Amino acid sequence: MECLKIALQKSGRLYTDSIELLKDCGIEMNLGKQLNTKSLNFPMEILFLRDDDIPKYIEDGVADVGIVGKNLILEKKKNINIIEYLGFGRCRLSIAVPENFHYTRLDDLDEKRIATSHPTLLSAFLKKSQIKAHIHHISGSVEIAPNIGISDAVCDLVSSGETLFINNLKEIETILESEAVLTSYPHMKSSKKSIAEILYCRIQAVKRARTNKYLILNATNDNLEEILSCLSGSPTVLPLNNTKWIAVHAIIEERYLWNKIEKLKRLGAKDLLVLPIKKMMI
Ligand code: PRT
Ligand code: ZN
Repeated sequence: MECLKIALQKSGRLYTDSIELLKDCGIEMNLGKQLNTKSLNFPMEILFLRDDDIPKYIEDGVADVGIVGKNLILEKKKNINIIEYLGFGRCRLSIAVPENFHYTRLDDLDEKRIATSHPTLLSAFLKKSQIKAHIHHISGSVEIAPNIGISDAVCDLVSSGETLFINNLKEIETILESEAVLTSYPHMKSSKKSIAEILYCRIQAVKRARTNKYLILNATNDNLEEILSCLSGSPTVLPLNNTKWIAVHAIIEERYLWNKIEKLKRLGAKDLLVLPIKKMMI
């Protein structure tokens, strides 16, 4: 039987969320020290790799799909599809300089040495901005470079900003926003494509469930129109026995939750219940 090969990071920042995502998609697997394993209930083989190698494996069709940071796909200049943004592994690629560097504008980087693990992206940014700086390519611990005198600035991934802070660096320009993405081999044969389509549908259902909540409230008929206009989609309105009260059930996007709840309360909504959604198929 045909089997979809998926490449995941074998350890590191994307590992746990990638495994969690597959589990939420109902894909079961035994995890151990092995570098590949077959799912127990889905036609999928999971390959565990270093994240740097994933774009190339996808480009060559060694793996059919993969989960990797968008930053790496762009850095490695791979011609592969981005199917879905996954909402984890969020970070930005930023230029930072020592706290005592008097920075006012990009021109201040002219002729400076910048250490980075993302030379392609940095070089494209400098070219676009017409800055002539010297790129010093290093593969890890980039933030230490100015402290040991090998660069004047750095260009590295930042999430909380703590590493920059600890190393006395300040962020001055963001050149890319990134997160983990599902990527795919562009020339997948149709038998594999049909398995991939099932995976995409499941991932979308999980993503929707993660970003939405199920809302139940009670209200009187008086402000029903305003209450419904506050809720998107097609809320369900159910009359409550022998009263002028009704119950409203709706899906609500998590990012608007608190603002909407406060507005609904002002409109007279009572007994509000917000519940997590397990899966959301539409
Ligand atoms: O072993 P392997 O090669 O697979 O892993 P790796 O060590 O090269 O990568 P890993 O696990 O560090 O990162 C994998 C991916 O996670 C990256 O390609 C990004 O897409 C994403 N990601 C998200 C990050 C960060 N956040 C991040 N903060 N990758 C790296 N960092 C590093 C950054 O380089 C810096 O050293 O974390 C430090 C900064 O973190 P803050 O929180 O102090 O700002
Ligand atoms: Zn890596």
